[in-house]
Amino acid sequence: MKTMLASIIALMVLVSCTQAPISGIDYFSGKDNMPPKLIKAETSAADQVVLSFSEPVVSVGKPSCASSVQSRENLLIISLFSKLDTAQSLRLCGRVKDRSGNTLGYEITVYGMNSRIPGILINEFTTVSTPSNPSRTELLVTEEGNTAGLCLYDGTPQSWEKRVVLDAWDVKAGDFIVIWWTARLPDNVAPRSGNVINIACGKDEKLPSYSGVLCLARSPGSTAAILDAAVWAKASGSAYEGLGNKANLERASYLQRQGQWLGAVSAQSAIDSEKASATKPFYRTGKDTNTKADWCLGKAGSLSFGRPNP
Ligand SMILES: [Ca+2]
Ligand SMILES: [Ca+2]
Repeated sequence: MKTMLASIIALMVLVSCTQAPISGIDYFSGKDNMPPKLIKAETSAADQVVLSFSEPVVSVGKPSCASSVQSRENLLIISLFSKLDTAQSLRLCGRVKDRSGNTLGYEITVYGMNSRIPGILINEFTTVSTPSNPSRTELLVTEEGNTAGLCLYDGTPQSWEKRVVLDAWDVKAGDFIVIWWTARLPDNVAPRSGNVINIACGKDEKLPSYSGVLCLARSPGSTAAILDAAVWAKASGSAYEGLGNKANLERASYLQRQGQWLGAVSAQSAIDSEKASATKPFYRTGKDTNTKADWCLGKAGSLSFGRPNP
């Protein structure tokens, strides 16, 4: 679903300068001695970043890239000297303190706002990979926009093995983007041809063959909103609720909490990968209900990357 709000965030390296007991209350003075926590960072305009904290804060000094910093209760509104292009990244370092004087240093990456996120879905993918049929993921554009900064994960924004950040392409409904999990595109595949964009991830990789999580997010930040996701596993699997390993279990749980993959966090709710092969694609059959009912495993030889699904 297209929205006009910010793209965002990144992971935070937070450094507290206060050693504090777990409760946060000093029982002798009754004083708060816990530092504030950074909850979220958002680009709210091309030249403005808003940081949200767990309690009211003021800035200690000013980040070097900031022309001004304002406090508004739990928010810190940072105006930048220059505008950030769509999906351009910026390291932002600074320090805040709460009303009791506890301070927190932050060092984060923020991304320029993409205000034209397209409607886009994961439409087809293969996990088993051979030299002649490497692992690929097809995205289908459902509503026009620009793909700057969209990020496809083997995993989730919080926990991933590899990812691909998309360039700034203007796209329209019916366009396809095919991500090849390979070092480079095959010689006979053009980067752009008609309504199809092909890109290689830059390394010879593949998706996990029989259990894994794919996720498309609106920016490379760790708390970025998810646009679409898919979870696959062998229906006969048993370890970690049939999802194969702890990372998959945690990633599928994250998608469930985000409302992006519904049902129990288990193989029973995942797309069945039992018969997956390099020429049998998982493909979307219709609308997006965030369940395995949206997906089918195709017949051998039925790959349709860059074309409508069967
Ligand atoms: Ca979905
Ligand atoms: Ca297709």
